[in-house]
Amino acid sequence: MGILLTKAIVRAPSANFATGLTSVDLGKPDHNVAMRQHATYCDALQSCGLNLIYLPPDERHPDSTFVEDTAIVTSRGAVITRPGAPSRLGETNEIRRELVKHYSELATIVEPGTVDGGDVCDAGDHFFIGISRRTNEAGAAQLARILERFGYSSSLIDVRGLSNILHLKSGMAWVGDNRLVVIEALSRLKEFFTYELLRVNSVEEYAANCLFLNSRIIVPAGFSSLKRKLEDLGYPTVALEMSEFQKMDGGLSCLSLRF
Ligand code: CIR
Repeated sequence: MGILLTKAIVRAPSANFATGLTSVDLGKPDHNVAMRQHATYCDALQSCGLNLIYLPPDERHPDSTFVEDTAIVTSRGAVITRPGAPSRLGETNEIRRELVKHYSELATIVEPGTVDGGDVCDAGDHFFIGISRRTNEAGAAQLARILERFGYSSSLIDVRGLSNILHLKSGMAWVGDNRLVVIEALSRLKEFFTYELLRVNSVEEYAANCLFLNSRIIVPAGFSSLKRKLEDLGYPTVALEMSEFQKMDGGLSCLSLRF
C-alpha cells in the first residue's frame, strides 16, 4: 500500500493549450473537450478522497496544465524542479507559491540540472528517476541527493536508449506493494528485478501511465487488457477519457501533484 494521499494541485488547460509542446502526431486538441476531460479527471481525484487545489489557467505557459512536471511532492518534503523544456521554466513560480503553504522543507533543482516530475516515480520509500530528453544527469543527481536527505533511496534509469517515451512515467507506474506496471522496453531493467511486473502490451503503451490513488487505479479509457489485468488482481479501476491530453504527450499522472 502507499501513504494516504489527501490533496492534489490541478490546473485546467489554458485557452492556448493546443500551442504547447508535443512529439506525437495525433492532431490538435479541442479546448472544450480538454476542459471537460479535465473536469472529469478532477471529479475522479475527489472520488479517490483527494481535496483539490485549483490554480488558475496560465496562458503564458500552454503546457502548465501538466503540473506534475514542476515539483516532486513527498510526505517528507517537496522539491521544485527545473523543467527541461525552456518554455516551461516559468511554470514553477506559482507552484512554489502554493507549495510553501504546505511544506516547511522545500528544495530546488538548480542549473545546470533539469528535472521534469514526469521522470520521477515514487514507489513508496524508493524513487526511480528517469534520465530523459527533459531530465539530465545533473538534475537527476541533485534530486537523488535531496531525496536521500528526506530519507528515501533512489535509482537512476536512463530511458533515452530504451524507448522513445518522453518521460520515465510515460512507460511505468507504481501501483502499491511491490508492483510496477511497465511497458515491454522497461521490463528487463535490473532495477525492477525485485518487483512483480504487470506488463502492458505494445498497443496499450499509453496506459502504462496509470494512477494509483488510495488503493484505486485510474486508467485511461480504451485500454481494456490492462484494465482487466488490474481488476483481476483486485484493484477497483476508474477509466477516464484522455484523448486531448494524449495529443499533447500528456498522461494521467501529469495532470496533478498529489500529496
Ligand atoms: C510537454 O511536452 O512538456 C507537455 N506537452 C507534456 C508533458 C507531460 N507530462 C508528463 O508526462 N509528466
